Amino acid sequence: MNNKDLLSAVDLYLKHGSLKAASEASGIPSSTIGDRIKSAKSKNIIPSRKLKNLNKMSGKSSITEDETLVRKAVELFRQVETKAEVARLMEISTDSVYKLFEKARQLGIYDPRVEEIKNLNEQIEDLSKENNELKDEIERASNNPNFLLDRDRDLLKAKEALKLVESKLKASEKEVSNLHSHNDVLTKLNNRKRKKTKIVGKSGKAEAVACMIASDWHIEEPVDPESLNGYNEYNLEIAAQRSRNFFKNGLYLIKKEMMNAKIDTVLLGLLGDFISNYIHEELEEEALLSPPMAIEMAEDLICDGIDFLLSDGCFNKLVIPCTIGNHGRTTRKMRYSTGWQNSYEMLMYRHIQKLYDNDPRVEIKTTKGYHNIIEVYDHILRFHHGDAIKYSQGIGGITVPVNRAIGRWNDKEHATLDIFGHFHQLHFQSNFVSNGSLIGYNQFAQRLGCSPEPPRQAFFLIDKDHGRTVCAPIFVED
Ligand SMILES: [Mn+2]
Repeated sequence: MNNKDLLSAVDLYLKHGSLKAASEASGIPSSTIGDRIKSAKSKNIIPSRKLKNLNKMSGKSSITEDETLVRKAVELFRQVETKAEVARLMEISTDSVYKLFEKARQLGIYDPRVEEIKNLNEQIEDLSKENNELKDEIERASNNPNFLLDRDRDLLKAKEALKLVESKLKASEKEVSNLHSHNDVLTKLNNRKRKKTKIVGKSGKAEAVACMIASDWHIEEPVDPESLNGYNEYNLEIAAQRSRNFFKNGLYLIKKEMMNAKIDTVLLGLLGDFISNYIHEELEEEALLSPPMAIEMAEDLICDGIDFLLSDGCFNKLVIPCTIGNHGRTTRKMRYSTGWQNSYEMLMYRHIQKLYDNDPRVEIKTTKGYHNIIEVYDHILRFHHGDAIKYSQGIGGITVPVNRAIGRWNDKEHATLDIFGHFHQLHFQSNFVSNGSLIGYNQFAQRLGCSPEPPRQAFFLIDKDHGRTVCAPIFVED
């Protein structure tokens, strides 16, 4: 292809204004003309004047990109009758004016219904003109009754038509005014400057004591998975593993809280029923260890945990309130005033106390009574096993019997929080914490009518200013 052919394609296009027209006039396919123009451009052989025109033609649509022109067209159209007049005033083509209005409609600054109103106005004008003509005719033909009758009928029709048009106009005007006010609101909202208020982050750490509650381990009592639809399984090995998980996951939670609060003291509640003992025939038959052997194993697990907390925890003081459970008794029936003298668990607590006697970080607090009361900051914590709460068939869960018991105890001495086990159900309420169990769901929990819950123990913080704040389960399963 020589340069002459390429330049003649440019001429054709400039002469006819579009690829289609150029193709029709020359018989050359429009795509060929387009390609030739492109290669002429790339070869830089087009004289500069022609190139200018060429660019002007291909850039035709860019008029709509100038928003001032769009707004000017809309503004002018308010003052004149037709878009053709707008084109004349702006000295651009009518086509361009239509493009500007299309853009204005997209920008939401022009509503096509304005035109409808203009049309309606024109119609009204026409009708009034017609009306006047009719009036003239009526006057001229006032001597012909038939003619008058016909005219009356036409007049009536015209009046009705006029009425209809007027009501349409009114409705349209109303709508336009509504749209204008909506538009005003949107514009105001759009232009509003955001009011900023800077939030300043909290400075300084809170202070708290972290509490881990251990109870209801029942380590030598097996749970046969087949008897509970596979929901749970428990034996000596699983008991040991769960007890290790209790300390491991409990310390994990403590360390997490240390990010936000200064924690110097950890409170490890040992709230009883670490062993199941021979208190029923059924337990005696199934026990995996005799009571003295079971209490030895429980002691080893607890001491392993205390050692771990002391070596891996970054705190200074470990306070251990202890209470005996109903299972650890050495007597056939539960004894209340002398319970502490007849409990394998009390034996264990006292032995643990001796083992850590020389460690100033450990403070083991046993009690001869049912409650073991510990003061933390200004908060009075009342620890006990939970078996003094009469469950009475458990209608409505443990909340009602627990609150009844707490009310009774508070009459004598008020406590901020009661912490107990025995029910194998983890609950955090404003005035009490009921601990879950390590053994997990078993026949006992089933008999109490509890819904199955995973084996877990309680973790919570006693904040210096706010009392109990963070509460979390310590999960113990692998
Ligand atoms: Mn119990």
